Amino acid sequence: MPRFHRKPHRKSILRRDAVRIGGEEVEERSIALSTELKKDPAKHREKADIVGRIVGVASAFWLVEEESVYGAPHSEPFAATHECIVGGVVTSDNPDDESLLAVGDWVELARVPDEPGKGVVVHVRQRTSRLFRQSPAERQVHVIAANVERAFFVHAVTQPYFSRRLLDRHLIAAEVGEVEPVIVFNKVDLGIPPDVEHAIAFYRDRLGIRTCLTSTVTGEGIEQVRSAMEGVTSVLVGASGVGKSALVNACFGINLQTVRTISRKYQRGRHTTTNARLFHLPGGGQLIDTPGLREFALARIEPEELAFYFHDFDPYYPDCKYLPCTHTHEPDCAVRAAVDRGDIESERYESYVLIFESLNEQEER
Ligand SMILES: Nc1nc2c(ncn2[C@@H]2O[C@H](COP(=O)(O)OP(=O)(O)OP(=O)(O)O)[C@@H](O)[C@H]2O)c(=O)[nH]1
Ligand SMILES: [Mg+2]
Ligand SMILES: [Zn+2]
Repeated sequence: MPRFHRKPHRKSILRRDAVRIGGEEVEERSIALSTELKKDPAKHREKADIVGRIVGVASAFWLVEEESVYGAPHSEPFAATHECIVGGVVTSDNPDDESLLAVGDWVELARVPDEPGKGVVVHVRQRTSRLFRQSPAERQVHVIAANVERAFFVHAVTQPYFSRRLLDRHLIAAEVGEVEPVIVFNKVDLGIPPDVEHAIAFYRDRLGIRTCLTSTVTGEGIEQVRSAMEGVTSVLVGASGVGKSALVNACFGINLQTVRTISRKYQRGRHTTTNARLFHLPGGGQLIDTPGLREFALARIEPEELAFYFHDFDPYYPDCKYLPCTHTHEPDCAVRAAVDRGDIESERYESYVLIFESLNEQEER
């Protein structure tokens, strides 16, 4: 599905002992890397005695479900977890400019002697896919969810107003992170404004993206969403108020408010948490629920390659006079000619220019 191959991941990067919770820095300690570890990273991994998946975060702990627990049939959305800290040295198979740990990661951990249910993360396994954004606070790539097959981008057709710009960013992030996108247009019971109707047809018919029209009030489209989530790990993304929690409740009868309460119980002191949480679906599969993200800055895309993610531009850019062409100011630009003729939607082109500018600004910083 993704057309461009990302840079290969470097192996076993030694990480400092930065305790980062969902991209937010909680505590940082410097560590002395033992010379022994530098010589032999495999030896370090021998300290681990459990493999598990990160399912959530609570205060300074990462919650990890042991592999056997994770893989067993689930009658409840949540299973027993180990409360893990990141201490000493952690090795990772992932690039060192992205979050060390994210919900959905497979990790190797060591039990803490005499403290049942406690663990220390020793190693983070290579992510097969990830949904990420540029962290607003730092120069780091914030991994929202790791090892997910599908991302459900929930947008309300109205209330709050539908933002094409945000959806365009979502779709690009999915492609860069090698995650299949599904767009959920929720709240259709409120009536679909004509411009949103038009946009739905564009994404579904022209771009060929899987699209669900839903209402948690009338039940329309709920079955479609439920079946698209079954059997895979998905992540649920959307701005606050679009109806993510209502959707999960309508699909699976799971009330996510209880999850928030569970997470809040652990919140102490100044530590803030991102409450992303993985839970098991009754029909098989996992869903990672994320808090409402209004900002979605893209990461790891050069401004010059942005146009390649706008697939409605595909038929045109080979005919641009200058290569590479940014399709912004160059003469004899086939993309801009297509916009003028109406063959490319002006909304999409505006979206392209705005994202192009923001990527340039990010580069300058
Ligand atoms: N009319 C209508 N209202 C809906 C629908 N789905 C959700 N809502 C309402 O929209 C509001 C927000 O829903 P939530 O499920 O809390 O939204 P959310 O995306 O989880 O928001 P955050 O948790 O803040 O990220 C609530 O008042 C819901 O009752 C729908 O299909 N139709
Ligand atoms: Mg919610
Ligand atoms: Zn051009």
